[in-house]
Amino acid sequence: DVYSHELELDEEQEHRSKTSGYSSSSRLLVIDDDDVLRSYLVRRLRLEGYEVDDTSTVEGAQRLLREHSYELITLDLMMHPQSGYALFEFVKEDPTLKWVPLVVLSGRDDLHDKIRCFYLGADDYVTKPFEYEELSARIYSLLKRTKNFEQMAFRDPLTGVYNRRFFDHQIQVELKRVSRYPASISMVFIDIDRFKCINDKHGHHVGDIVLQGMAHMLQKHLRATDLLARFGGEEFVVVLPGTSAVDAKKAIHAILQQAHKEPVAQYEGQAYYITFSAGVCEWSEGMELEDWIKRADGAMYTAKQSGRNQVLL
Ligand code: GH3
Ligand code: MG
Ligand code: MG
Ligand code: MG
Repeated sequence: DVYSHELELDEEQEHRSKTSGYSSSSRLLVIDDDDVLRSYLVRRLRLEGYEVDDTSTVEGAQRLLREHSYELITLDLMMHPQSGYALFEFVKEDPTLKWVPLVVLSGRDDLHDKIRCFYLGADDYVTKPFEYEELSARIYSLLKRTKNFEQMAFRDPLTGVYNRRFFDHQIQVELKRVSRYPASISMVFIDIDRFKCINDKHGHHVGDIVLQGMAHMLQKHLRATDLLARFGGEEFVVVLPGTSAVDAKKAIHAILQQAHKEPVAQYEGQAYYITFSAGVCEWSEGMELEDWIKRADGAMYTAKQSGRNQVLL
């Protein structure tokens, strides 16, 4: 009945404001050469809590996309001097952009355009004039699906931190950013010492709990802007933007000190302590990604070889 439908809508609204991971924190890019429509759309989206940037040209969009990251793009097809089609290639050929949801907003209800856009990689196609509420619902749905997809594809199910796949993706985004806006950025490889003993002595299940505790402890002491991922078995990688090698070493060393004082996990009345070995490497101009990883991993290996339980540059 009507009442329960309204109730559902209310619940939906409430759910949205509570889990506003999708709306309030999402940054959107609106590309349209119609100034009136663009500012209307930007205003409505901002009212919902989205962060919104906008531009009226393909060139402007390329500039913004090089400098910032967006969670969704709306793209007008008919623009001057370049049509919206010119942006598809740019977005789809960039590994850091190709999975960003793309909503085409077209003045033409043209079958050929629609088909072409979907084959080129559009995620939705909305014709003008449109009802704002419908567009907003479509955007919400796309963002939600993307978040769910990312949760499944990019998180390690055991510890909840990012996985290797996400690290491989995001490190390219970070490198792109730092190449454009020079700043210090450091990478740290962290490997639990003698972890095999924990498994052998207490069982694989306790090993799993220790890994969860380790992820939790790292996350707790790192900054929100630091990227933490489980790189493999009992090995974690941290990327610290805006942080020199010396400061990264200090930060990780402080966590190691903490691990000496505080159990990483507790299970059935028993407290488990760990130590770890870590290697730090700061990125420098022109350093290839493989080289960066190799150096951080190499420093970690040296930390292992020279006694474990330490952080080395
Ligand atoms: P080192 O100090 O040299 O790092 O010694 P280590 O024992 O920590 O290192 P090694 O690489 O020999 O052993 C790592 C162990 O981690 C072996 C593997 O069985 C275990 N492991 C990997 N993934 C998991 C996991 O998801 N859960 C559990 N419980 N153990 C895991
Ligand atoms: Mg237009
Ligand atoms: Mg180990
Ligand atoms: Mg290891």
